[in-house]
Amino acid sequence: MIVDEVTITVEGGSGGNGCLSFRREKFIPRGGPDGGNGGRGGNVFLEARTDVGTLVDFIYQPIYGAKHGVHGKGKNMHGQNAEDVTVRVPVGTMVYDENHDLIVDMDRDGMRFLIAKGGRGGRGNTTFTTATQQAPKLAEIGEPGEKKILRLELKLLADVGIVGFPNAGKSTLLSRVTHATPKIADYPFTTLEPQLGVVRLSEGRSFVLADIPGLIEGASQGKGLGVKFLKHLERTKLLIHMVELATLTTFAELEKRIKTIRNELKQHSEKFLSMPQILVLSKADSAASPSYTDWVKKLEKKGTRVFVISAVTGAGLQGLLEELWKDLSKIREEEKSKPPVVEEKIYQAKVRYKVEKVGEAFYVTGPEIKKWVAMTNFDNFDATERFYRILKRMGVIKELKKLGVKRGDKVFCEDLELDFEDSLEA
Ligand SMILES: Nc1nc2c(ncn2[C@@H]2O[C@H](COP(=O)(O)OP(=O)(O)OP(=O)(O)O)[C@@H](O)[C@H]2O)c(=O)[nH]1
Ligand SMILES: [Mg+2]
Repeated sequence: MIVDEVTITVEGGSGGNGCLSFRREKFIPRGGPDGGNGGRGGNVFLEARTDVGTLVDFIYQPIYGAKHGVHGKGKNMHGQNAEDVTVRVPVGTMVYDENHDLIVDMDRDGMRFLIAKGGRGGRGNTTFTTATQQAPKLAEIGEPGEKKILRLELKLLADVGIVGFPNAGKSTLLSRVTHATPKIADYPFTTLEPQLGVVRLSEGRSFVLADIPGLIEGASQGKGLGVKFLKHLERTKLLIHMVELATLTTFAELEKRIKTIRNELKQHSEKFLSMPQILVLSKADSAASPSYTDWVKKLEKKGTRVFVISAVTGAGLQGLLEELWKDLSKIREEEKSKPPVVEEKIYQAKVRYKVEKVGEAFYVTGPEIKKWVAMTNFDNFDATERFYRILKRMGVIKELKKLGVKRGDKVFCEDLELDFEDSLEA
């Protein structure tokens, strides 16, 4: 099984800062607090979609950030919330964090997952007003958005399979239209194992192409190599049936080759009968007979879709890929008829915080601690005091005391260094 892998970064927007402001009006000497709250930063969601075929677009755009919330202003004006960002991934994408722990398996169409939370807006000073504190001189900084580096993995299932006799040019086509590097040679049975590659037409338009070892007459009875791999192609959505022009001199011979392969497919599985097929005549640059243009017309009259290509000159390749894409989009559209299950899961840290003593210093760590450090303006005495109160409410002060903290000891709260103050933890 071939696996497609990419690394991407997702970052929620930070919350806007809360505002510290007091009303200033003519003839009112000491107005009350009027600092508004900051807006919420945008979240980043992952969304699984069947119409996203591969992870290839992420190579071109690996970073997804939501916008920051707007800062609060005076006159109690709250900052606006930022919009959420949705990152669409193929159904079946496995999402891992930096330690390669699985975060989520995006296994259902329409499934939504909150992967990076936007930060909460900081509260303006108005909200800190209490019966005893009528003129609060503190405001919060907006909470930073969550940032994650993700590894996305997708087991590649082929959308389009290429079948044909050995030496038809199947691997050459794969190598021309994808980054795959299959072995190519002018003798039969060069390819011994199926090869996969990702075709990318443009942003949002990509699919997986599979090349299997050549088939021969009697393949369905076990002759040659290809039969072992026909199973791979049963799950594809359409087939390219390739016949090479370099050794074809008559229309009768062409018809015979087409029939032989079709027959082997049918013998192997009825599924192939209902699968859309495109006949591709390859090696047009070295066609043995110039009459092949007439053959195309004859085949088309019988209702066969035919494309003539040359992997050497590149002729006909773009048209073929566009045709494949058209078929695939139609098939995916039909598959989407079932309404998607939309669900949201919130990914939360399990431990609130950790308190440790290393040497003479104390360390307090954890996502919530990080958040409060980021949201506090430590140049402001009232805000610093509030930070201590929060630590107390969370039980951090108690834990620190258990470990023997005294006034003046160094306490590191994530990347903030504090000299422990008894007087502040009131
Ligand atoms: N002139 C010409 N030669 C081609 C073209 N495409 C493939 N060939 C040659 O045909 C030979 C067979 O090509 P492959 O791509 O290995 O054929 P295959 O169908 O994968 O063969 P198996 O793996 O054996 O089934 C190689 O020598 C290629 O260089 C083409 O468009 N024009
Ligand atoms: Mg090959």
